Amino acid sequence: MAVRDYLRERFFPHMWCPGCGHGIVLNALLRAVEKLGIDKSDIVMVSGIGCSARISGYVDFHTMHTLHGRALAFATGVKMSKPELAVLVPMGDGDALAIGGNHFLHAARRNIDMTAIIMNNRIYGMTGGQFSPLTGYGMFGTTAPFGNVDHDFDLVELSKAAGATFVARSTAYHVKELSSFLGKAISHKGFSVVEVMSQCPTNFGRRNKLGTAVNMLETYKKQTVALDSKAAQESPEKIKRGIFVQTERPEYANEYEKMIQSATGKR
Ligand SMILES: Cc1ncc(C[n+]2csc(CCOP(=O)(O)OP(=O)(O)O)c2C)c(N)n1
Ligand code: SF4
Repeated sequence: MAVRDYLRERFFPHMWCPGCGHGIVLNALLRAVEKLGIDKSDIVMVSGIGCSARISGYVDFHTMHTLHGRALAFATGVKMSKPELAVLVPMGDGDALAIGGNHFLHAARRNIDMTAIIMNNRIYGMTGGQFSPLTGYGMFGTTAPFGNVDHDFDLVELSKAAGATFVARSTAYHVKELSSFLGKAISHKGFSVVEVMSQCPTNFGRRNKLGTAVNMLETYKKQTVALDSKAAQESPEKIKRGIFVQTERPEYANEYEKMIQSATGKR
């Protein structure tokens, strides 16, 4: 199967702005799926609302484009009824962590087998640039015209604390690394989180004077370091990329099925 076989070309051209990082994430994801050789009818992509969530329109898997912040709730229903399918959930930082924050914590705690791909552009892109839980102190948005007074989460630490059994971070600049992390996340049995730093030149870059999309990608190159690298030791203040957690714990849909079997067996 070639990468383009996983695309719904009839929906192109896509709706993203020139230079948006989300198309790079789509590309990296499809390459990961192609490498794993998964049949497209064995994958369900469930998304909420946002520029990131729009990815579900372009892939030729089974797809559900649902409500803002509720993708993981719908995805949980899908996984519980069809545990044999691979469930992918692309979300924005607003979708996953503001309106959908509670669903995110509990999906991670339950260790339900799905892959949460969180495109962190530090802003609500689709609705014009309101600040999100990942915007960061002092940054600007339409709802923070004098500088944001909210502090941001560290998504990796949050995912670890909530119980995710696979946690990784990469960027739209590091495409090969990103594709490899996505492949590992999809193969992992349990709740996987991949944070992707993905530029929004239109609503975050412009308002924060970060330059063009290319400048923003260069910043990802300069401001991040691979976990456990010499560069990470020399510059501990830089943002780490890598696989932070990869562990085994009983998976929710599996455990639920076992419980049903033991209960019906007893009867
Ligand atoms: C219940 C509800 N509240 C608000 C909205 C409006 N809305 C649509 S997308 C969005 C935020 C998008 O930001 P994010 O999830 O970070 O994704 P991005 O567009 O930046 O990729 C909001 C607030 C909505 N569609 N539904
Ligand atoms: S508004 Fe931002 S996130 Fe949305 S498509 Fe444009 S660049 Fe991408």
